[in-house]
Amino acid sequence: MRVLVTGGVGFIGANFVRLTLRERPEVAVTVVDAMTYAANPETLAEFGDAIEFIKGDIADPALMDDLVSRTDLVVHFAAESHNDNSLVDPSAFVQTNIVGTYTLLEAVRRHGVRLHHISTDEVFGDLPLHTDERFTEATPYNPSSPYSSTKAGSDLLVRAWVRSFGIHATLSNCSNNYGPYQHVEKFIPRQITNVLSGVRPKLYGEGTNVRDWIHVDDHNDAVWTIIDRGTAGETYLIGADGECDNTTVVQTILELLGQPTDAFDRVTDRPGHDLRYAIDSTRLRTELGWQPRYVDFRSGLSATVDWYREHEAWWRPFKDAVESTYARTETVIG
Ligand code: NAD
Ligand code: TDX
Repeated sequence: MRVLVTGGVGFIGANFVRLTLRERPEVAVTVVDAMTYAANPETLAEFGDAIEFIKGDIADPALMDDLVSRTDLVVHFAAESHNDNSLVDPSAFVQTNIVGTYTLLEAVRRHGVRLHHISTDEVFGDLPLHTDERFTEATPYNPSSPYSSTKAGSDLLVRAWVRSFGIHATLSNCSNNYGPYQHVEKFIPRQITNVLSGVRPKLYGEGTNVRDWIHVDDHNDAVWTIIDRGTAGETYLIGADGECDNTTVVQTILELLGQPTDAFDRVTDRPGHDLRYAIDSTRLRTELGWQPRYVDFRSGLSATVDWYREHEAWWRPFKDAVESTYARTETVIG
């Protein structure tokens, strides 16, 4: 069996490739990745010829046609993934997330190949703080940002191709991932690498926003569960009951790195900042029998802090560019 992993050099895609090579030796892996700013060539370098690597754009119809024609399964991670970037310039988000997904769908339709589409809980918008409300498969779409609206658009294209053309596709919407190989623009790696660089962590606004954290290996294990046992045409929500507010995340990182827990800055809030995400993953757990392995967020975070401490050569070349981009829009407010 050959699997085509789009965006396989990115954070979640690369962890998916690692998990697959580790646990599914019978699966041959092809990675297609445009190698945008978000892809670090070192991430999969150690695997050499153990994977087929193609540098290319998912919005390239001839390339997608060729790659899809010679695979059994497509797992589609490729996307522009960072909300803050989408607020500065949404164009690449529309191009990759919508036009790219459309291009891939047309290739999948032509060749009758199975697709698993990776998406986010942000398509549902946000939830109020301090309630028990959680997203389910029945929650209506209500995205807030250019990023989440283009992901919502890509989900709707997949669903329409299932209904109108009968393609064999499944979808998943997952909550916030953390773990190794995440780009330093994202919240957790940004704060860990700030502290490791002697810089104070930067918390948006009041820091009361809540995210539902899941370890990237749990996300990818759930993706394989859906590929193995999911029903064609269906959507599954993936979450590990890891709700935590941003201030607590920053304080835990500071504590794990031996710093005072008030040694952070509050900076200008993100425009349209979603308040809270929370996933009800009952369907995935009861129908498909999936369970997360990383149920203690603090110990998963501690292992992630250790990973960044031990892999400075991987993240350091990206750090200055990210921080100078943030410096253009961010002002310390407290
Ligand atoms: P990432 O930004 O780390 O990686 C994205 C990868 O896609 C990069 O390697 C990039 O080079 C590649 N890419 C971008 N445009 C491309 C194009 N046009 N053609 C081919 N490759 C292209 O993102 P991530 O955090 O690994 O997210 C992967 C997927 O998971 C995305 O679809 C995202 O929406 C979804 N997701 C992410 C999270 C999260 O917490 N990070 C949560 C839920 C869902
Ligand atoms: O420096 C920061 N300070 C801060 O307070 C950054 C970068 C973020 N934040 C806040 C904003 C959010 O409330 O931390 C929270 C997490 O921010 P991000 O890491 O940017 O993630 P988020 O916007 O929640 O989206 C992530 O999860 C869902 C991924 O980037 C998406 O790809 C995924 O779909």
